[in-house]
Amino acid sequence: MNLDSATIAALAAHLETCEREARDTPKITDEHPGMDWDDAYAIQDEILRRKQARGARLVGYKAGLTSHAKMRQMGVDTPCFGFLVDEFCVPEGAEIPAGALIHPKVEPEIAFILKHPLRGPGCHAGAVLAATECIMPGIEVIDSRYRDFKFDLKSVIADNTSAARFAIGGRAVPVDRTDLRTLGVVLEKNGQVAATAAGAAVLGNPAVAVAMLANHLGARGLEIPAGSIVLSGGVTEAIAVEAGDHVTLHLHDLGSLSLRFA
Ligand code: OOG
Ligand code: MG
Repeated sequence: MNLDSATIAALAAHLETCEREARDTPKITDEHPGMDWDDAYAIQDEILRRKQARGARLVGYKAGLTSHAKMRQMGVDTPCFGFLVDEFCVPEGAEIPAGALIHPKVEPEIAFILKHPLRGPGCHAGAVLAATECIMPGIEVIDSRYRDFKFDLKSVIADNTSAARFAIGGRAVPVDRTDLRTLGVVLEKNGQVAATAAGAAVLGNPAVAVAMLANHLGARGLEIPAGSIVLSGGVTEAIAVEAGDHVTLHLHDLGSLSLRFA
């Protein structure tokens, strides 16, 4: 770690205030070029601690930048991980006030709901499938707090990987009832197809992303608890949305899920 605890707390307060007030900021590595990976996750942890102190509940975790489409779009080549709290979760079909967000984008996600905890090191896709109650379609609304959505990996990790809102819905299907790799993904915006892919776009199999998350947490002495929602990462590039837009995700035999922006 290169940053002291006061700096970590100040950066967490700054980023979380930007989130809550829908204000953007230059990326934090501009002022703190020596920041390392542990510093970045420590800032993210401190944002979670601030939210929990106000009564937020941890409901799961997310992997991000797990598809080439996302890595290419954001100019990075490594996945990253963040947390999900209840205040990010919106119901299927919800209308999201765009004014509460800076420059939202939506991305199709394959959500895993766990029935058993997962703990690395050594977690693998098979262990993920055995621990999964069901998978469901998910839409994540990301909203980087960084100006023009421009960041490096350390800055985006500190910013809880742009997490802002998410919904899960459609049909919950046991993992052995579907093929995660050939699961077809169609994202529509305002009734037009905006992006298409298949589950294999996420690291060959989205269960691999969940295993990576468990190994990442395991290295830090944490696990993914039973009952968690895990977003395995945007399957396609993220699509910008604004007030008046509506989006629908169709996930092959897992049904559809919609959100509106007002
Ligand atoms: C980082 C968040 C990435 C995903 O699914 O790839 C993410 C970003 O692109 O702003 O959630
Ligand atoms: Mg995502």
